[in-house]
Amino acid sequence: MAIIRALLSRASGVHFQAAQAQKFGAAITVPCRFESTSLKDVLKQKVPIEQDNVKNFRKEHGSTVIGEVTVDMAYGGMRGIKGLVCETSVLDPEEGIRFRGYSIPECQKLLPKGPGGQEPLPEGLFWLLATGDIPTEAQVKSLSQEWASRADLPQHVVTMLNNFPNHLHPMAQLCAAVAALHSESKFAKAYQSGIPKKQYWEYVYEDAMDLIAKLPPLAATIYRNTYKDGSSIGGIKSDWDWSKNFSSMLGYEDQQFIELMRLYLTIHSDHEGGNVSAHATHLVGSALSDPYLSFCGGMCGLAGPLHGLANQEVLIFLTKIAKSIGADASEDKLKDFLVSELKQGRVVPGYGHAVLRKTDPRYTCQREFALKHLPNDPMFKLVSNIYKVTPPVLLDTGKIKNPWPNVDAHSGVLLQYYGMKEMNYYTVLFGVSRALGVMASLIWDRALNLPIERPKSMSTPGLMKLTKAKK
Ligand code: AMX
Repeated sequence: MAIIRALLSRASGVHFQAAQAQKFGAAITVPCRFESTSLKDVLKQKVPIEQDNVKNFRKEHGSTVIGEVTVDMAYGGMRGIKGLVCETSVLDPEEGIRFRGYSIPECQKLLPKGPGGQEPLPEGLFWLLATGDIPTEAQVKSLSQEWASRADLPQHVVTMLNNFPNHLHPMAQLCAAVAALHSESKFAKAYQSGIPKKQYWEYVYEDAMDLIAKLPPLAATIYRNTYKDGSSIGGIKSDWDWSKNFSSMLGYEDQQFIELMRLYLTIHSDHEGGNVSAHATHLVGSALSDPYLSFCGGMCGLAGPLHGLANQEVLIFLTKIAKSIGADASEDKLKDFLVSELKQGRVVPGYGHAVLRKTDPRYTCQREFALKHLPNDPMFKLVSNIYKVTPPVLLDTGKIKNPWPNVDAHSGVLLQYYGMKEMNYYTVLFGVSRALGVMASLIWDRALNLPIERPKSMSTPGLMKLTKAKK
């Protein structure tokens, strides 16, 4: 029945989507668009189709070998081990991220835009991540309205946020407040009441939608309390999109800043399943902890300087360069500065990646935004000069696998241009966006009934015995 409904609801764009999906191994198995403007209705139709698909695939190929594990992989952060399923996006080392088969430029072209805007709406990206389909304008509009209607924060969370001292790092505030939203969890309540497993995903969906809706007021309260004397975030407008509401709650009404937020919140959303924030969310969720607690786990990981906190570190780094050798320093001086930083055992933040081996397309699209809107900004020029100088300096060390910039090398410069200079806050913005990817994934984790995660660990003596190594 679901398949018949799916076939009946075929619409334009079908063949393009299917071809793209096939080419990049995306998880779209139903090459058709569902017309309903309710995301839950669309998922209700898709979930049984996808469950069957996975069931049949596992029946036929469950014991097919897909890789090998070496001793170095076990010690080396599990690089390259194919041990996770993530339906929402795939990261190619050379090409970068594809969301359900679509590259960033394709998403910029195909996803619905805000009124008068040119950047994609994150609502559209979430729809794409959750369903595999490029949504219609009406579907995106209905998501904006639904998130606006779910945005209220419980009073105890507001009180908690208002009581934090403003020297508490914004990411610690975010993690604590998100954990406290556990009081709102529909999944936790339903689990306690003994719902059957096949209904789990529907309650996870409800929590995911509530969490995404509540993050902008929560994050904006952190911003205003920490940096703006706790002034009110104002009300949410049901006819505004998620990014416009968020920008306004933060206190930014500039149309270009709103456009930047739409792009920013779209491109930071998802980076397949193995990165620390996505993996942590998935891992905690696999114990059937509710989506708030799972996301809290992910955010604790995003707060690390080798992961999401790198966007804060980049701005600190740029400011340090501007102060010590000047934002307009020559390439030779920049090179000397970088070499001396490396000699002191520091990393160059915003450069390198565990998977990518080329310039991150998320860097490139932010650079394009800067070239369009702030080509003469001195800090942007500094970022451009660092881009010229850094890769050869990093390559000269002989150990760095990827000398190219990642997403964090650029984002802070755009934010400071529009007046958001509080660099310790930047990772919170990353976190708000990351919710889109990890929540879409968590819905599918439960829809596909993925079990509690429990890889095998080994001790060094155990590994030595296994490899018949001599002591
Ligand atoms: N500056 C200096 N040294 C670097 C470096 C950088 N940007 N990137 C890698 N290295 C070093 C590593 O520390 C490691 O040194 P070691 O052998 O002495 O321990 C060596 O080069 C090999 O590392 P790698 O295999 O190339 O990278 P990795 O997969 O271990 O680490 C990452 C990836 C991102 C943690 C690393 O490149 C890094 O620390 N970059 C700077 C921080 C950063 O920008 N993080 C953000 C990443 C994107 C994100 O998650 N938001």
